[in-house]
Amino acid sequence: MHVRRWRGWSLPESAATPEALYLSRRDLMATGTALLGAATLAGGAAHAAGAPSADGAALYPAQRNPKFTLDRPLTPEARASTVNNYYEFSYAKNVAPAMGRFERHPWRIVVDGLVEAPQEFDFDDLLKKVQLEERLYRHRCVEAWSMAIPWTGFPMKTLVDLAKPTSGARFIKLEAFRNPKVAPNQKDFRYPWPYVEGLTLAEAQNDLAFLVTGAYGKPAPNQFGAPLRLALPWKYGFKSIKGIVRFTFTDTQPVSFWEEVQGSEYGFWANVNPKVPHPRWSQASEEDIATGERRPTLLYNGYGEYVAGLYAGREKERIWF
Ligand SMILES: Nc1nc2c(c(=O)[nH]1)N[C@H]1C(S)=C(S)[C@@H](COP(=O)(O)O)O[C@H]1N2
Ligand SMILES: [Mo]
Repeated sequence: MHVRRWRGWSLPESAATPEALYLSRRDLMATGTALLGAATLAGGAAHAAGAPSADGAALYPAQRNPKFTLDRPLTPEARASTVNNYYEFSYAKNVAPAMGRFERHPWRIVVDGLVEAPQEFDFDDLLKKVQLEERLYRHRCVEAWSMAIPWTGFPMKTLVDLAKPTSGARFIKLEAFRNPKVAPNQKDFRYPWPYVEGLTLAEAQNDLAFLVTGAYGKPAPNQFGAPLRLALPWKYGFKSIKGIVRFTFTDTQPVSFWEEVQGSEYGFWANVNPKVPHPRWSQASEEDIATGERRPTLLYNGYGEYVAGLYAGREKERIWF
């Protein structure tokens, strides 16, 4: 059982309000889901005939994992879904309007490299192999803003287990989709598309590494990186790659998108540390994107209990950006 050690972190009364609102909405949604369940049966037939699937809508809302608690209010959905980073579509924050041509069905996911056998899944079939749960996570962008999101998804460890890596595998390279017909900025040759990220096998197997399929109790809207994105809440947000189509197990440290674009400012590790500034700005504090409040940034974004052991003895190395 989880022993709650962060006593000082209990929610102040005012901070509890948005979550309370969300919870009551969630109860309403549970009722809605019973109805949706029936709709999905009909949708299943439609799917066989070629219509888009319901993105596993009947699986939502998933049971919340109580282990992951917050020290701040949840970001209201209306704010979190209109202030996004998704460079394939927009260099500004209002991404959703630029996603009109994005198509999430069908969505194929390749698992290859140093694995017993390469595999390819349709997203809907992958959903059948995993157990969805909800987790409340903080999210800290390297641009020094933050939010708190109720993600739904499954532990990345489940994917690693499905992949059956061979003994030589030490890293996983994650690749986002590439389709300039739907993602206008992928015609911008200043950037090395597709978006790529990477992590060590140990990081991928850490309790916190979470593959996200949903948010706010339902399948994630496109701008959150649907149908599949990553959440690594102890690292800067750019590590949490959206629109994933490929996991390649490798013995070589992958070069990530931002590392290739600007290696002096963005590296492979990107663990949150308030004491290590970005070359152009401080990381000591962050702005809550919903309230505008500033709060001190926490080492490992407050998740040291889970991840500090991964980096023990390496604190003097370049693991902070
Ligand atoms: N494919 C892709 N993934 C991406 C990005 C991107 O531009 N493209 N931006 C990253 C950055 S910088 C952040 S802060 C988060 C933003 O996630 P959010 O919009 O859900 O808050 O997504 C990350 N994942
Ligand atoms: Mo970010």
